[in-house]
Order: sequence, then structure tokens, then C-alpha cells
Amino acid sequence: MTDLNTAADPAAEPTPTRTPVVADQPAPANDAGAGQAISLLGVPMQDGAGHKGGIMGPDALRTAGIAERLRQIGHDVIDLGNVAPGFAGAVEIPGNARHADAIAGWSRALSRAAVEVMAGGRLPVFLGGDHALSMGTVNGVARHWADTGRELFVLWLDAHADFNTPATSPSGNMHGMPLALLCGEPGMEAVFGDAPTVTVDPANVFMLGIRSVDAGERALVAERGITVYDMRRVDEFGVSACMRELIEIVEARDGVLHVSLDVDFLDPSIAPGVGTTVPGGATYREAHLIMEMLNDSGLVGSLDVVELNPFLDDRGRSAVVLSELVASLFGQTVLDRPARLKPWRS
Ligand SMILES: [Mn+2]
Repeated sequence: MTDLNTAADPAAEPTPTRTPVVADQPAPANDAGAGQAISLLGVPMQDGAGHKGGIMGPDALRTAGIAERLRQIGHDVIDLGNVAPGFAGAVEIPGNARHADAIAGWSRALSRAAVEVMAGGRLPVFLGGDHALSMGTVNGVARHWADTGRELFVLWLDAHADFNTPATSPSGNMHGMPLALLCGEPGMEAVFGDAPTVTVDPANVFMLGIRSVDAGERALVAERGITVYDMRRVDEFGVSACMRELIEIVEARDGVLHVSLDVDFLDPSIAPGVGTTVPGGATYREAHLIMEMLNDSGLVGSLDVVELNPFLDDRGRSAVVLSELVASLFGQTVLDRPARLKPWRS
């Protein structure tokens, strides 16, 4: 991990040149008339979670006005409806992995969908659905950037590391395994079978907000060299220092970011609609600051919004908070601040 005290020194390195994430829409969203082409894809899956209810997640986000909010700030938004799960047949995964057949079907269909949308020059936003959906979405995103020669980084906003394998998982719920699969941990090859896969380099993964890690995955996360900004680090340095550090790393490599936003990243007091709440999560203001800094960075090329369980929500509160956060990530601001204001660079 880079030292927080030196990472932001503007004199240390020349400002890197940056390639726009989506070639046709290089300007930031808050510039008048410079909206991005965004495609929403619903993923009503819940096979990876321990609770039922995730199948309602995409429609709750739609009901909370996610598309309208993005259109209001000038984006070209298409809602592609829900992705249909593929059929993978019988999938053999040794160890503790529940509903592996269904997860495999979803993963292959989602990987194809991500590749297709991105090949069309649009930025995909996947509305979940449980976090196992990221096996498919991030695999597709990684395939796209591997083909186009851009280095992919992943920001995992979550209470959990999601780095279990069928060998380490206490529950067998595959929503706790997507990062392990994506980083190429052995045991889950059958999820994609003969379908194309591109592995994510664990050194390019940032976890932020982590506060509940199982014993087995703790060792793996440390061994693989993943950058972990746990809540202790957030408390000590603040989210802005963590975000600045990771944004500078991605910028320096002319990389692109996939963001995977799990509802349980947020404190349960602001987002109760998730089956795996953990106390001590990100506050409303911390979460919005993260989204605004991501928008300022211009580095985000794809997004998952996962684990929303409307069955556990409180009158749609979590769905509204999430759709507000997504709008914030794409340029919604409370006041008209100058776009791409970067005080740490001046
Ligand atoms: Mn998760």
C-alpha cells in the first residue's frame, strides 16, 4: 500500500496523461450538454444470497427514479430491462457453493451483456441483485478492457471482502465469493466453463469500507496483495485521503475503474435494505463524497449496484439513497461547483 502521506504530493510525479474512459463522451457530466451514454441493466438474481428478496432490487431502484435522476443531469440513459439468466447445465464445484448452476448461468449471460454494451460505447450500470452478479459483470468488463488495451482496476465498496472460496466459505453463499473468482482463486473454474474469462490482478483491487472478514478469507486477501481501506483506516485518515490515493494510482497507470457498490457498505441506519447489515458503515456524507470524487476523477467505466433487498427495506429508503448515490457518481451536485475541482493538485 502506498503511504498516504506521500501519495498526494503533486511535485513527486508529473501529471499523467489520461485517456477518456468512454471515447465518445470525454467531458465530465456537469459540463452543459456533455452527458454520458449510460445503459441500465437489471439483474434480478438472489441465488447467491442467504435471504430472498434480491429479485426485487432492480425494480426498487427503478421505482426510486434512478433513470430519471441521471437524465435530469444531462445523461443519455437507456434502460435495457432485465438480463435473462443463461443456462449452464449441471456445474460441478467441489466444496461449499450453493446454487452454483444458477450462478454459472447468470455469470455467462452477464459477461456477454457487459461486453455487448461496452462494445457499443455505452457505460453499463448493473442493478442487482446479489453480489454474485459481479462474477459475470466484472468478467465482461475485464474482457472489454483486455481487448481494448486499457488496465482495469476494481473498487469494491462493501462491508465484506467477498473473497471466500468454496473451500473457505462458512455459509456456501456465493455472494461472498465474487472477488476470489475474479482474481483467479482456484475452485470455481466451472462457473465459466469454456466461456471466455479474463482475470483481474489482485494488485489492482481496492476494498473500501471493509469491517467483516471471515477467518479463511482474511489470510487470502493479505497474501494476494489487495489494497484494503478498512473502516479503521477510514476513521483515521478519512475517505478523501483513501480515495485520493487510489485515484492517483489508477491515473498514473492510465487505468479505468469498475465500481462495485454493495448496499452493506453503507451504515444500516441509512440503508437497512440488505440481508447482511454490519454496524459501523459509511455515513451518508462519506458515501456521497466518494461518489463525487469518483465523478471528478472521470475514471469510472462501469458500475454494479448490488444487494438491495426491498423486502427488508424501510419504505424504499435504501433504494432512494442508492439512486441518489449513483446520481452523485455521475455528476449530481448540491451546489454548482466547478467541474473536476481538484484542490490537492493546485
Ligand atoms: Mn458484497
